[in-house]
Amino acid sequence: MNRLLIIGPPGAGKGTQAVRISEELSIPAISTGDIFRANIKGETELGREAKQYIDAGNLVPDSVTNRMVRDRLGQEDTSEGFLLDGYPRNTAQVEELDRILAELDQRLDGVLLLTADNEELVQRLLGRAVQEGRSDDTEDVIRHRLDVYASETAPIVDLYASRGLVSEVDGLGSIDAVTERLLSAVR
Ligand code: B4P
Repeated sequence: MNRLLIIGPPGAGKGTQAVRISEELSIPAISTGDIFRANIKGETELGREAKQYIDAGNLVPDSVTNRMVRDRLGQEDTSEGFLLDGYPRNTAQVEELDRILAELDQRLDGVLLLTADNEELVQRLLGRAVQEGRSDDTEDVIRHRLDVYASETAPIVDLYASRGLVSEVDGLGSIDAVTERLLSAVR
């Protein structure tokens, strides 16, 4: 069974790789960042709630994010597995995911930790800013997102490691090379 998480700092390649891995494994990739951005674009209530936090590089409040993930994981296409990209991002979200999966009578099979050094991450995201113009890809906001990752998200890696779930994968090198490493880790 493939019930997987992909965790890593901003710019590590989570979104890029989640799409590729999910296609290879025939499971849905669920990106909380993408769901928020689609809602911001569509000017929905959820988008309005999330926008100010995303633009500042802060985490969207757990009450909003947890509800959204609960709804998404309850859908039928996740029954054979899923790859969650960008969730959980703090210990409260880990606890909520534990509750959601227990209610669905499911459990996690693995956590993919994608790594890269901070300067590479900043350069990648500044490169994306030129191509895509995402509102949170300015240098100040990128550095703040890296701090938020270090203080809020990095501790959950230890938590999952203590459960024996984490496979660490080097995110440097070509996109194809990273995909191959991730697929080897899953298999
Ligand atoms: P995300 O959408 O998750 O954004 P991200 O951390 O920057 O990662 P992303 O997946 O987009 O980038 P990737 O590394 O693939 O979150 C955005 C915001 O949403 C958060 O700051 C927060 O406000 C909010 N949010 C999301 N989830 C939340 C949660 N659970 N709780 C609360 N708030 C939440 O790629 C980056 C760039 O690197 C791309 O341009 C890509 O082309 C490039 N790249 C990838 N792999 C490469 C490689 N091997 N070599 C060179 N470049 C590469």
